[in-house]
Amino acid sequence: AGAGAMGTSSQVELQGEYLNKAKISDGGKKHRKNWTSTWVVLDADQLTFYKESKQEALANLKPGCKPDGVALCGALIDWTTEKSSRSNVLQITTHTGSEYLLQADCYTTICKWYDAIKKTVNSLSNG
Ligand code: I3S
Repeated sequence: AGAGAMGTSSQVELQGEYLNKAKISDGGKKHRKNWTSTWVVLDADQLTFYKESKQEALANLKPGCKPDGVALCGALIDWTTEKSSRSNVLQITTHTGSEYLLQADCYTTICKWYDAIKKTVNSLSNG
């Protein structure tokens, strides 16, 4: 599937790029920052991080293992210039107080993700 496909329920809203991801806190507890390149999939209510494209990742997943994901209901998304020296960094804070940074070298790419995630967060909070 290409980037920009729109859907409902568990259908994919956006995928198609690798982004740099760092989890900087877990439930309010600070994490050591560790940037990794990850294949990100946005669906109707969450972001999921895969090591490789979703199809490959699901095929390679060990039984009982779930890919790392972020529930977007009640989350906040904002640009940040303070949490990293990198350019084009957005921050997602979940309702449980976990913080994630996403970054891409291409501004257009990260803007596309910012807009799509923001739209998803808004649609979840508006019922
Ligand atoms: O916010 P920090 O601690 O300056 O983030 C940097 C560190 O995570 C660093 O790793 P070490 O903890 O091994 O020093 C990373 O290599 C840097 O990329 C982090 O800073 P940026 O500004 O790239 O987010």
